[in-house]
Amino acid sequence: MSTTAASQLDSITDRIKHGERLTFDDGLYLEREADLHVLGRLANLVREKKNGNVAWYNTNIHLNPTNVCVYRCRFCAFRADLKDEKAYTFSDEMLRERILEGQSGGATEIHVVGGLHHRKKFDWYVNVIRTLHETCPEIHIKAWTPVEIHWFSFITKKPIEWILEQMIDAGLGSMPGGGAEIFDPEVRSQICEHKADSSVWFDVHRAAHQLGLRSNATMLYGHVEDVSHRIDHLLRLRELQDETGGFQTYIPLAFHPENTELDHIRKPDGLFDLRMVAVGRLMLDNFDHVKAYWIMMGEQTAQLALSYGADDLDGTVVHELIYHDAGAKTPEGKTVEQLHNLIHEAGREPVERDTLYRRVIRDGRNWTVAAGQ
Ligand code: V47
Ligand code: SF4
Repeated sequence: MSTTAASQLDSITDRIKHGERLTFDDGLYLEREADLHVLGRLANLVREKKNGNVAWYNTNIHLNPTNVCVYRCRFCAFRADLKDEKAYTFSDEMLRERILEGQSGGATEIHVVGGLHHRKKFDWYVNVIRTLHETCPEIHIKAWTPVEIHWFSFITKKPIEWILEQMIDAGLGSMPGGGAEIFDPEVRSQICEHKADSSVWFDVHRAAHQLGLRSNATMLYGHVEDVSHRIDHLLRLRELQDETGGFQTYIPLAFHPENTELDHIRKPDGLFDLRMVAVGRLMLDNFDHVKAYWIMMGEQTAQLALSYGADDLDGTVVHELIYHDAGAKTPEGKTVEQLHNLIHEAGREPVERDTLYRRVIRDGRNWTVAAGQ
């Protein structure tokens, strides 16, 4: 290592230990030059300062109400045209069955995202949330990305705030982090040309936070972007978090190329995944949590990630489709016991949370959140 590189690492280490903020250039350095294990140790310092030895998980279920989508993101293996053999759309009965399945498995959360079906009116999407909420009001509904909210605003000609208010009235509890991809416009034009741009993504999260909803943030890495796009992405997230404080967790998402238009690109390996977790943890000093989404990362890398900056594994995730359509080899769900084992093996303490990171006290399928949270 050159003297300049060593002094840059010393300076970064010093600032991390004093809780000081890292710059764009620090981010570039950490991604390009820092030894992965040194990077992991630094990220682990921050992770343990914020979350101790705890590794959070939740009991959740996924629902993608339709895969029919007007857009054609080049990284997406999930979408379908209306007439495709694999096209599907849930009926009300299927929605009820899915959330009742979650209830019987003790789920505290349902995660709902899908395609943008051009034949469905806004009322149909509101009805998805209302039907789920009325069937199992105790289950938190985390639903829709800014891409969907923007589409609803487009088809109704109503402002984003109005759309969010209708959804909250129907039972929406928070928003997931999807649709972020990479914020840089040049990259977006190559991978998801027509869908909501970065300013829309931020406007929707800002509006959601102002209405009292919490939300998550993601970054899709390992496709056509480069390191400067990734650091820029993280700094833009950090800026909105400074303004609103409404983000709960950051989730780096590795591109899975199978069955996509970008299938010539190699899937990021475990070392890349760990680097993304660690750099995210270090740059996003104002985020409480970093999630190692085991479905996407694989169980073993996710276990390691718990010592490279991550403090959350997501959840039992029954019925995942987006990653499995794109070639993920992980199971489509896990039992709580399996998640506990993964976390214990990684030397961490498993703690069940609800969507809002309140500790869950559980007795089989019955649960409540700990008092005072
Ligand atoms: O926005 C789509 C990504 C996202 C592929 O907030 C792909 O708790 C890799 O956002 N390879 C949806 N990624 C998933 C998502 C998410 C997942 C888990 C938890 C939370 C949360 C949010 O998945 C999309 C896109 O960025 N995606 N296709 C693919 N082939
Ligand atoms: Fe449609 Fe979402 Fe797939 Fe893009 S990522 S094509 S918006 S389902």
